[in-house]
Amino acid sequence: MASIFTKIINREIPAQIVAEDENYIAFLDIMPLVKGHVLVVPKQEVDYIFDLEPEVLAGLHVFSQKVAKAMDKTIKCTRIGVAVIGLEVPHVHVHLVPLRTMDDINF
Ligand code: D5M
Repeated sequence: MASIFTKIINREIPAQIVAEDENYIAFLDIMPLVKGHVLVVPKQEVDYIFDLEPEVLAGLHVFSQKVAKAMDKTIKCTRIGVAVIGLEVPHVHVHLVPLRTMDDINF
């Protein structure tokens, strides 16, 4: 069965998409840690990040960097926090979380 993120990629369910190219997509997290929390997802459906082909993993980071730089320009924050957790949705995704202080996150 397709992951929820594949359904977003295929426009079967809605999402607030902020960036997309041939291989990657970025959209707002539905349960944001802070306002502007973005998920970056490879279109290839793979559960675990370290099972990605090296070039897909490298491309994921390059695409994440582009999205983070755009977020830096548009959101008032100190830096973009980066996390890979992946315990809930079995489709690789990078969390980009705009942060101002440590108080912004409550893991
Ligand atoms: O957490 C998965 C993350 O994915 C969590 O922050 C919620 C988010 N999520 C789940 N479903 C959606 C939809 N439909 N749109 C946007 N964001 C979503 P992790 O523990 O990293 O697997």
